[in-house]
Amino acid sequence: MKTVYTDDHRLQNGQSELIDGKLVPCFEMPRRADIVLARVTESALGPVVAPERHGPEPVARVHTAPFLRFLESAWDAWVAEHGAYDALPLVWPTRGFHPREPETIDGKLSYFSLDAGTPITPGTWTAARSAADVALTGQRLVAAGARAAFALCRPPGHHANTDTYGGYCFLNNAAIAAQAFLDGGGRKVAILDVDYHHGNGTQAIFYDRADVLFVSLHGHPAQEFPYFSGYEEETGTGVGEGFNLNFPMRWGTGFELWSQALEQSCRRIAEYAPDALVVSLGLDTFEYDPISRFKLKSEDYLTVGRRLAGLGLPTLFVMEGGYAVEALGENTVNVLTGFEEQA
Ligand code: Q9C
Ligand code: ZN
Repeated sequence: MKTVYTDDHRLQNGQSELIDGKLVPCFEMPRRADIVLARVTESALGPVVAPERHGPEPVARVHTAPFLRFLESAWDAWVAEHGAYDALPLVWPTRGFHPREPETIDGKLSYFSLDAGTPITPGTWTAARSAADVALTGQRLVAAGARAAFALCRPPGHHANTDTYGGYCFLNNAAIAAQAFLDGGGRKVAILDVDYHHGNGTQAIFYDRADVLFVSLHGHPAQEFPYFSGYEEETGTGVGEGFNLNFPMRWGTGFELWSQALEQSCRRIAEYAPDALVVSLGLDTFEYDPISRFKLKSEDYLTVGRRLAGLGLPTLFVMEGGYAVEALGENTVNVLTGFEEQA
């Protein structure tokens, strides 16, 4: 399969994030994508291609105009107010507040974000738009008949909702690609999210729709970020009822339990019979991931790829999380080669 990649991801190069009460160097760093690209290049996976520019329309199918205006202008507004260092929010509209978009940049950061782990930097907007183009280029390859494609997106996307960013995500690359499948004539798309964290943004974007089935395997929200999304009882709403499926799992989960949830996920996806599958491919389920608590091993990812291939669906892999950087290339490519070797 082809890998879609651009160096533009390096423009998202945050200094620090607030995690566990400390300001520490960002886990979501350029080296992540560099290492995945290096491993793809060494492997027999296939060629690396540059993204095409798709313009603002497919992004605006998922995100609101005020949110996109904010993301595009946030860095300049922040620099004018504070100076040229990374922008982080510190206050959120919680219970009892009146959530109207403020006029000042600090207020806007608070209004449009969900955490203090996601710095806005000089290159954030360009990097995020390029990541969406990477996903859309992969989508085009699959829509044009490729069995699969790998969109090596960075920054990741699955925590971004129509009008919120956070969890290292700005634009929801997987959701933008799924919507593009539908806008290109697809009738039904399934999204399988195997990142360690619940894909709250993707779930919310499609929660009231039956033309996108969202299935997620993730750390239990009673224990894990993003805490307020990802319970089993979140099954969709309105015509979307029954088209959202969550498998929350507790800290310490290993491949035995995780792969049972994967099997159930695959059965539901097969029953749905979509025109295409989008895989939100996070590798932070790995046993040595520094911010996560599942116990998957490198060789398990080959098995994951083989099981996904068994669905026999046109498949777009979209890179999400994974922070055990030195192993990230091997783990990612294991999923993709496992998929490829299963004819
Ligand atoms: N104590 C992705 O994997 N911080 N985002 C977690 C844990 C946010 C992860 C704090 C983690 C976001 C795409
Ligand atoms: Zn994650």
